[in-house]
Amino acid sequence: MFLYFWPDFNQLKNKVYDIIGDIHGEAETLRKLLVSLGYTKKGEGYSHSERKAVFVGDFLDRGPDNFATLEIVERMVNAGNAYAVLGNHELNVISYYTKYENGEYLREHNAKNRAGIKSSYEEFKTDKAKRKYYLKWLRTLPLFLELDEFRVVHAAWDDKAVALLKKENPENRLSKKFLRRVFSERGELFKAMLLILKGREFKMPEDMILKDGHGFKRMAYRIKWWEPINGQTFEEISLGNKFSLPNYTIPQELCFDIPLYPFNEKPVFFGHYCLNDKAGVIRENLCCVDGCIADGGVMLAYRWESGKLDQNNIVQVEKARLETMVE
Ligand SMILES: [Mn+2]
Repeated sequence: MFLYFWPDFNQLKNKVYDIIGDIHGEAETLRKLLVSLGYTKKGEGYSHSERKAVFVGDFLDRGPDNFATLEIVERMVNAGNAYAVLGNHELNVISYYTKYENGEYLREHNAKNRAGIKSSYEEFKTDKAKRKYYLKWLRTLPLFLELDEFRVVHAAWDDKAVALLKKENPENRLSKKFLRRVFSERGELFKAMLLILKGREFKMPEDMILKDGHGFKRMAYRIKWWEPINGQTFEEISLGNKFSLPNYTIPQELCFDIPLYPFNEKPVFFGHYCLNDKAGVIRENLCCVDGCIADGGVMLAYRWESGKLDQNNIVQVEKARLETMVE
């Protein structure tokens, strides 16, 4: 008789994760981050003997290397070395290139929609076959992820929205069939999908004019999705906006119901909010890993170990290359 003290590596592999924030075409910075987390590049791409990466979406747009980013993430996911959920930028790109049965595109091919996906669009033009391959692959990725110990979503976790998506889209991916349905209906299911991929916004009343950091008029702004807004100021509910907001209590008639994300629920990891140096653990079970790499910030990862969320588990890297000014 002898006892085994050898750790169960399979068990370990499923429990130790690095949750990686928004990438936005910054492939070189992603490589730098993976290396700093101890991942090494082998034939199948980046891997770690004891850890698994979890990507929170927004692989595309803004940065210079969309195909290269997709290649890194895809290889890791396909080799079982990573999980990945979709972000709103993937939704925009996928719906731009997906047609209804009548041949029309889900997302109209106009200047505004094209501008929104400019960097992907320009790169995708250069290799149509590659574009098709990656769009097909993106459509296999889930919209949200529930692991034993935590949840992952690009922008907002909302029990009702998740329950509706689970019921109506049990495959939990953007199949053409599902996309065509939600884009033509534009109903509750569409709203649920947008809520988890784009988060909640507060629409300003008509007589209140908001101006963002660029001086542009804003009709709505991003708000915290995890607590009710009653009794809070416009500023207090704001999340990741680069402009200031009225610092007085929101009038009751403008309030709407946002359910509290319970303090005793599993932690939620998300990206999307471009929090720069404010990214990381924002409440005991909420962690935003978007350090705003595309807009002067950093790329982040949270090194998950079981137990309490801890800001010391955040790893961040600066942008790997200087931006060239292209007008
Ligand atoms: Mn996003």
